[in-house]
Amino acid sequence: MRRLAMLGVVALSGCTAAPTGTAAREWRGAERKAMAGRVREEFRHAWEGYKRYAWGHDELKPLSREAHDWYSRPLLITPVDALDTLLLLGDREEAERTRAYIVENLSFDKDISVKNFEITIRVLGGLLSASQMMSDPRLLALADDLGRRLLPVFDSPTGMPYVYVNLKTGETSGAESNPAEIGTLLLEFGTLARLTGKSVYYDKAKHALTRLFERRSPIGLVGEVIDVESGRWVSPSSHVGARIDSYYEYLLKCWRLFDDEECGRMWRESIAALNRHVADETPTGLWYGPVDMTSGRRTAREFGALEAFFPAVLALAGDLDRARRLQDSAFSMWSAAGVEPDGFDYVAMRATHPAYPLRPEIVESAWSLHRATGDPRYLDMGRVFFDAIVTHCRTEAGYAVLEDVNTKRQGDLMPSYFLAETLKYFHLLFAPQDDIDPEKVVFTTEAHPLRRTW
Ligand code: DMJ
Repeated sequence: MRRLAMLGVVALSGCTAAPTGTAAREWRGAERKAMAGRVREEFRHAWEGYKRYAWGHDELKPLSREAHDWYSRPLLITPVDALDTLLLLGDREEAERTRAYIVENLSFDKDISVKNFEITIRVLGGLLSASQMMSDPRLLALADDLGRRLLPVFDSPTGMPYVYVNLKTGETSGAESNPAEIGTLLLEFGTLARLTGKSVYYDKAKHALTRLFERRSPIGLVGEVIDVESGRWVSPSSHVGARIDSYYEYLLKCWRLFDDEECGRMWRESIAALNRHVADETPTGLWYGPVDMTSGRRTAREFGALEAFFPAVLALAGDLDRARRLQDSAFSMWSAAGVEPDGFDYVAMRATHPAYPLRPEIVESAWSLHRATGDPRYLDMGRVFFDAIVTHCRTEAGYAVLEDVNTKRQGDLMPSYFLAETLKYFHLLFAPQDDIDPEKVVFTTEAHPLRRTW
């Protein structure tokens, strides 16, 4: 099985994906429609579970059938994160009800210290995309109020944001941050600036991004942890996984969404450094694994579910050769245990961090590659991923993370991004939408489509 997985040939639940280099069988229209229908049904199942057991709260605990709030008071994270998925899946009535609830009940006037990055990508991003899709100024007003309360994070000596901010008092904390949390803000803050005419949002987030880029090593790489007060690197590990990942995604996407040439230049320089030092050509395929940011010395041979966003970014940038090969590698990672783990040793081909928290990245990459190539092989892959998730993660009350992909033991959480991202990308893969023009619409790291209306 391990050998088969290494070759990218895998059988799962009776479904196969064509081996690398082999032409996949074309899909019939009805087959694709049926898959899209299954995705809608499962979305409905997960959403109803949230509504029944956790409505008005941040997330669902599907095993104990209780609500989970991130802070002492809820911020409606799941409904805000999932609202544009309801719209994309065509459930307008449910979207209207959800919007009404959000507009009536969501207030950010709360004495709680929140994580700027998570609240930006899930809540600010969700409000912005829904405000555009529903042409609703009330959602934009909520986004503006939230943005204003988040702004104090940028008041550090370097301009790079603190990790936490109190929504009522503006008090900040957490000087040790990382490229993902510093560099994954500009799509949301920039869009807020464009839609409200308040350029401060763009300027602060862009300033943070460039200050971070300026601290790259002489070989063009960033590390994993940085102190935003001193500007010094705390961890020199460089890769495309947790704590760094979406920093690269936003360099490329901010260039595309805002025509910001400086972002384009930073992206081009960064991707050249990544391909030179982080890309790892091995007998098991192409991977991107950790190196030291200064010397480029390889420090581990590890990839994971988060890193699986990278084929999507490569495809968007036009590097289809690397995108395809990396997606094949990611597929072999998925196939080793029948579900991908958060950490994977790509020499031994086994999990190092065995959890699967319902992540979307590998599905996003299948969608992005299918959109770029039209190759039905990515539909096959999508079906393999979907069937496995339904088989192993479905519960009576919704969907559950896996604590261990080897044993398939479930854990008690349905993260909001499962509805915002994972199921959305499945649906887009099987039921593409003509009105999502890649030249005009950019998906945030949380899969919120932002439209270039300016
Ligand atoms: C999401 O919240 C976002 O995609 C983020 O950029 C990374 N982690 C999760 C999904 O895995």
